[in-house]
Amino acid sequence: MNQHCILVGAPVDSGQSNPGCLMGPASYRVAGLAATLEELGCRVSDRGDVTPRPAAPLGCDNPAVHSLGETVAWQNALAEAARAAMAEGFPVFLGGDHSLSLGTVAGVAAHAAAQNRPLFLLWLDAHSDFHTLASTRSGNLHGTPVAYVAGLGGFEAFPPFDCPVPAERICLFGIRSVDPDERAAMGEHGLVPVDMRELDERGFVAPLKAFLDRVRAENGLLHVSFDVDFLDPSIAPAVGTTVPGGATFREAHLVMEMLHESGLVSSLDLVELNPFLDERGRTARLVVDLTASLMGRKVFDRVTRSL
Ligand code: B3U
Ligand code: MN
Ligand code: MN
Repeated sequence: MNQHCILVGAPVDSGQSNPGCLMGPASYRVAGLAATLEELGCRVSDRGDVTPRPAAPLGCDNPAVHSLGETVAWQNALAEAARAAMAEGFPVFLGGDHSLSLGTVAGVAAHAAAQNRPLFLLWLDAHSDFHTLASTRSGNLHGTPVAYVAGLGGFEAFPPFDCPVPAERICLFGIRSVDPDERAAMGEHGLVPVDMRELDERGFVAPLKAFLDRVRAENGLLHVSFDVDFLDPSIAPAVGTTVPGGATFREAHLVMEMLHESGLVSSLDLVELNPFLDERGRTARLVVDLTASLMGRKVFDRVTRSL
């Protein structure tokens, strides 16, 4: 694999209330992400951490919402960084909490639109992240990026999202914690998640393969947004909002290997790692290993399956 991987640090901490995600990019670097990718034959450019412009305080009608100005400043800076990185290679955005995807997906979507290619989104997460600024009860903006990129209203504080991703191109995968307002909004919007119940019944392969087949059929770009809480907390403790019943070690590697074999992934977010909650770096190392599977590491040299 001779991809040019562009590492973009996004130490965003404003989208939730459990301080520590800002140490995520440093933790991935310490865990050896760059060297791991180079061993796989990738060319790696580490662009360091993005710095947002100083944030003006911003309010909105929902008093629960916090750190809005800061999150909008990150959104602007990351949208720009993402668009630039897409023009150069395969960006890996090192979070940072999931509000960073308000920016990264906006930048990736702008690139896809300029290329005249449809953008697909694979959201590996325990949560659906489908709140608007009006519906969020926690006020944590990491619960909003899917609604923003799907083009829902109620995001007036943010730059208008010019190229929303249609519901049928969004795959929420591994979901097991959805608030009532999110469920209603998803229903209205026609967004049907692949939740954990479905994965229990059908396994991981068939639903993922069906989605990848659609990306391929439409010659799409594919952005993967990997929230650490997609994983079961027993293997990935370094996350502020753990939800039991997540993907196992083997299921998560299988997903990543299938993504690699598809050859379709064009950008990646690694979000919600909170190194302050980690146990001797094990979650950071696991995410680095999963990224290695996504970029082509195989435990056994076996015949590549046709997906
Ligand atoms: N839906 C809840 C919980 C949550 C969303 N994303 C995370 N947690 N990580 C909320 O606060 O919006
Ligand atoms: Mn998330
Ligand atoms: Mn989550």
